[in-house]
Amino acid sequence: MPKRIPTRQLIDGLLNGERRALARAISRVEDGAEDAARIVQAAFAHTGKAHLVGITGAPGTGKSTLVSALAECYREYGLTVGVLAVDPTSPYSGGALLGDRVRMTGHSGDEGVFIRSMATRSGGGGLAKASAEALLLFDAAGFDRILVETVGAGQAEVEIAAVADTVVVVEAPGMGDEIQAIKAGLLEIADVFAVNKADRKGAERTVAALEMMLETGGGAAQTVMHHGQLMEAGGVVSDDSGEGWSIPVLKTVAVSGGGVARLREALEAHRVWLQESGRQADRERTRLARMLQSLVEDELRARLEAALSQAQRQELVERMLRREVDPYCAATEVVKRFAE
Ligand SMILES: Nc1nc2c(ncn2[C@@H]2O[C@H](COP(=O)(O)OP(=O)(O)OP(=O)(O)O)[C@@H](O)[C@H]2O)c(=O)[nH]1
Ligand SMILES: [Mg+2]
Repeated sequence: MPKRIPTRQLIDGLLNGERRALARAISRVEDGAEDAARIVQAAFAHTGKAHLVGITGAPGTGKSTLVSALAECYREYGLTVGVLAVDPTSPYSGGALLGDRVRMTGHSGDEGVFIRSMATRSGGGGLAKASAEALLLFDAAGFDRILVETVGAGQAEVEIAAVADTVVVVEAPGMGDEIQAIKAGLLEIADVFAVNKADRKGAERTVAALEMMLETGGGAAQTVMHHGQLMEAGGVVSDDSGEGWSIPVLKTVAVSGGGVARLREALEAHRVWLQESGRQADRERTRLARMLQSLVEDELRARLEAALSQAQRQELVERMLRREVDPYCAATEVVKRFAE
């Protein structure tokens, strides 16, 4: 076991952009260490600068390969990149990363790229919370671009990517006639579509199918809707005003880097659009509102647990069993004790 770094020192290192401090801070958040909240709290004032890009799509569409190529592309512009792969089967965790195109584990000593994978073992809400916090830590550590990869299956995973500033949905041809993104309910959350594996047969058809879907489905209007009620409250910008974002469908060949420069351009264009249209703040509002909600729920759940012992709970159930108390009265009694 390496010596445990004191929290204060860890925070200083993190804010200095030290990779080791970042790695350890993320571990503490992931493990729910007792100083996890303190770390996130200290980091928070230094967040809100990075462009957060979610990359999602059906399993095996080439998300990790694309993330890798994209990171390399950003590096050519001198931008630093943090990568969070929310995926237990991620090749990032294997050490020898993604073949030889980009050796991100070392990135041959490139301080400008930092990759972290997060296991899904914490599951559901825990995973969403740990990911959201890890992303804040990346941001506080000063990364310019943060890429978060999640597999587009399962609500928790999809939502982690869906609350990014910019969402890339990755599609691949040759997985049957169906557009995978539709099946997975990803059509609504895309700001950009990448039809990856465009070196394969059927890519054109996939592009055409997606474009048709976007035309009939209302394109930018969906983007407005998908970020939830807070966006609507901020006023809906329609295509008519000329301010809308039209969702591009881009072909990429992640393994060779083909089309990745165009993808980067689209992401940068979306970033600019978010800022100029005021949407950047809307997306952040949605993220922060979710975070607040989950923290409040955690806190209340913990207090509820503490307010009533296991024995007291059992006793109530026994009384219900004897029909001495009905479920509603029992619930009221629990809440009353909790509120005392
Ligand atoms: N032909 C071709 N193969 C690709 C391309 N991009 C990725 N692949 C291959 O597709 C396979 C899956 O790639 P990954 O990047 O691991 O896909 P993923 O979407 O991250 O997979 P999961 O995280 O498991 O859902 C690998 O064997 C890649 O080499 C591409 O553009 N063309
Ligand atoms: Mg992957």
